[in-house]
Amino acid sequence: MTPTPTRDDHFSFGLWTVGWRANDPFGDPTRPALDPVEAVHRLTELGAWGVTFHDDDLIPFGSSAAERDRLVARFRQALGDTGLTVPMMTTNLFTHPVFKDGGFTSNDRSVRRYAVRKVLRNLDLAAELGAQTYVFWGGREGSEYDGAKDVQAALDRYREAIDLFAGYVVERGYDLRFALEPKPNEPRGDILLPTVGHALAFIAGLEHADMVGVNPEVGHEQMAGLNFAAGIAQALWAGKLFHIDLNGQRGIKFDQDLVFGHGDLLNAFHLVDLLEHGAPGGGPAYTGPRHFDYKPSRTEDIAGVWESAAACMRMYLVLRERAQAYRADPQVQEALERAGVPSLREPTLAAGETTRDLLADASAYEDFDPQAAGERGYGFVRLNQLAVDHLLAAR
Ligand code: GLT
Ligand code: MN
Ligand code: MN
Repeated sequence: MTPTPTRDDHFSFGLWTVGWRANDPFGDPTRPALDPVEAVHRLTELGAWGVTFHDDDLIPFGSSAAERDRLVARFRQALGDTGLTVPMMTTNLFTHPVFKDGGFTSNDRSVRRYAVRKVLRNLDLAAELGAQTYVFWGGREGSEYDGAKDVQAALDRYREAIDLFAGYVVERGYDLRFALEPKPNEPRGDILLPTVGHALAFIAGLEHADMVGVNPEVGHEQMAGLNFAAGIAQALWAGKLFHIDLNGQRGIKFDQDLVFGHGDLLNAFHLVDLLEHGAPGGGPAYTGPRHFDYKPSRTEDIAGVWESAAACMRMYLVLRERAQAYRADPQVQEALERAGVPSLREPTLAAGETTRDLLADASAYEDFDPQAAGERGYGFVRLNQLAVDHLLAAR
């Protein structure tokens, strides 16, 4: 079985992923720089559909206006030649020392104004390239020291910035939505909006909340010890899964950005099952880009970069195929029934039933036998073993 990615799979990659030169806090780069134009061609050959980038991935920080135009033009040429799309764009507000205390939430107001200007110019480029999603990953928005950041004021400034950008997009008539990407820590000791839940709560207080959703990354939630598939389910439930960053992470440690599925494989299986079959009725719960935000390991040469990019797509396709087999298995359906999973969709009160009716229903309380109900076996372990069997292609 060799699944081949096609454009219909909507796989996309950040330029910063395959283009990562593998410098880390302890070591120098192990790979040469990659020309974005070459990345576009190679990703197309591998079967990708989209490419995403930070301004600085394409246009080195500090480039002149003429250089910027030249670099954008040759990138557009590559897009035209290959048919690759740009579904998402974002801003680098973390590499240059000016952002060492953050962009929108820096304690230095002049830095905040500069950060906002850097984004505004990119929103124009994103719209020009036809992107539908603009991501905000606030890696430097945070602190190492509790006394060094007024978190309530920082959240005010964060909101001020996102409200301003949303107003700008509305005013310009751009067809762009925003996706906030949570991360608990790294590079800052503690980052603002550390998890999907924090981000969803923040979004609810925004002026244009309808335009703003989340871009959760597998490894980022797992760095906080959280269940990624469960977090995605809540984002879907809130109607806020605007984008997704797929990769792999092995437990609570530094951000590994492994190939998708090369971390918590069972959770990755349930994630793909959720995305592909999680809508009420069993259809896809998410139809947006399947975006890989991974880093080819430092040990890989350039051939290994392309192998790992292909591995991300292969993992998704294999898991999708496994999830389809799982859903189609009559024994799984039976186990789901026995576990009561489908019955959770049934409202606890009947249509039209009131609290008064419930109080009058002796079968719900006075005549109910909690002892007997407490003896029920749910069969969750059998269900899970069926999932593992399908994941291992042992069924
Ligand atoms: C950075 C980060 C990613 C974000 C990117 C978007 S940049 O590489 O580690 O998780 O998605 O800014
Ligand atoms: Mn990451
Ligand atoms: Mn990411």
